[in-house]
Amino acid sequence: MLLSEYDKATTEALNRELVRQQEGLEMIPSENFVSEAVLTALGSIATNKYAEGYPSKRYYGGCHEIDVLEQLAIDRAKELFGAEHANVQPLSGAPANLAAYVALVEPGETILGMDLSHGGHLTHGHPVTHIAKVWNFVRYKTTPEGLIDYDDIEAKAREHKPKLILVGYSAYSREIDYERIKSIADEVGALTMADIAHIAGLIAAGEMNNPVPIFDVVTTTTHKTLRGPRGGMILCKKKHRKAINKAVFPGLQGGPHENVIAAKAVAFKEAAEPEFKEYARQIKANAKALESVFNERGYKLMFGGTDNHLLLIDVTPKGVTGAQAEAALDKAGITVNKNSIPDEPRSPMDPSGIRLGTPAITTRGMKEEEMKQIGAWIDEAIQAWEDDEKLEAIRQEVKGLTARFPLYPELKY
Ligand code: DSN
Repeated sequence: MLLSEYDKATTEALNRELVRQQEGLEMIPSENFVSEAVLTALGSIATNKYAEGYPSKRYYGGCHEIDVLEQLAIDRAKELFGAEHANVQPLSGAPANLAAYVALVEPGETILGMDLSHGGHLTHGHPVTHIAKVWNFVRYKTTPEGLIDYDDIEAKAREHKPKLILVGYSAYSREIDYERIKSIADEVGALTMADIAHIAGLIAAGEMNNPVPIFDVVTTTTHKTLRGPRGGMILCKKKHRKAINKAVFPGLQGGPHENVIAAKAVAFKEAAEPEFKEYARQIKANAKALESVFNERGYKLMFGGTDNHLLLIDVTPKGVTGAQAEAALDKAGITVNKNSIPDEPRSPMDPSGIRLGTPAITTRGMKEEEMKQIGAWIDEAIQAWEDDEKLEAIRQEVKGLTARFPLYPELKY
């Protein structure tokens, strides 16, 4: 029976969400719109199959075609990033990071990672996480000018002798010098790990430095700039293959989600196409265009601007908090997220900043010209954060713009 005939409540919610995605400007930098080919694989019958184990070494019968699908994803991932080994089973970024720690670091040993408010991630050892109870996390920060403080990393590495040095961030907008990190790690005998979740698509397209040939282990999600299904992946040197595979299964996970893995295979094929290279170039060009608008309009950009797909902006000098700006932009049909800024003086639920990015609106085909208009609307909505009439007027203009860049035009649940 068709979904729409069987479950009205679910169908209606899906259709309302579809309209929200179609009519709004999706500017959360970790979100994107997958292709219809990826959606098809994701919604496929591969979801029906248990396949604990790895291709040709399964604990279940009937895995022949599932092996084909998973091997396609593995081979394509290796090719895309120049990796010696790929594990495509992690359910998302957090489980991928956890598996990497389990594989490489004994409980109680030290991991050196970036402070959350300076652009790091919860799973990089924030005290609220369970992993912070298992491993000893030491945190480095950015310089007062906002760039990664390599001298601080070096000093902390010499002092704490970490087993693992971790880079790769979820709110940091600048390039990373992986060679420098590797030489610090070599000096103190540490392993190296990069979490490239945000920038994997830019790296795959050759638009940002690639840590995969240099580092021991690289983790990522597959659904951000890489534009695949919601999921995770670990790339590593051959010497870590066994430890990584064992940590993912049976260490932490059970049956892999093979429909998601099939969709990863499709997304990796797409990311190897010349069109994807152009897409990644445009993501960066669009972020730069927004950077200019916000500079012209007197905003305080963290890290001095952007080299990638995202911008972190302190909105408090404009007389609003991050939460107020996020809520106002929501009313204007522009989705961003409130975000802490380096050494955040406010609370995480109502921080000083907003984080926004260009991957999803670039997928819709928008370019620098549209960025100028969007940057202006963001500024106007922030200035008018208490004026619902003005915010509604912007929302109508946003609707007009998004109608010119159709999203899933044939889709209806
Ligand atoms: N939740 C992701 C983000 O928005 O950056 C990171 O896990």
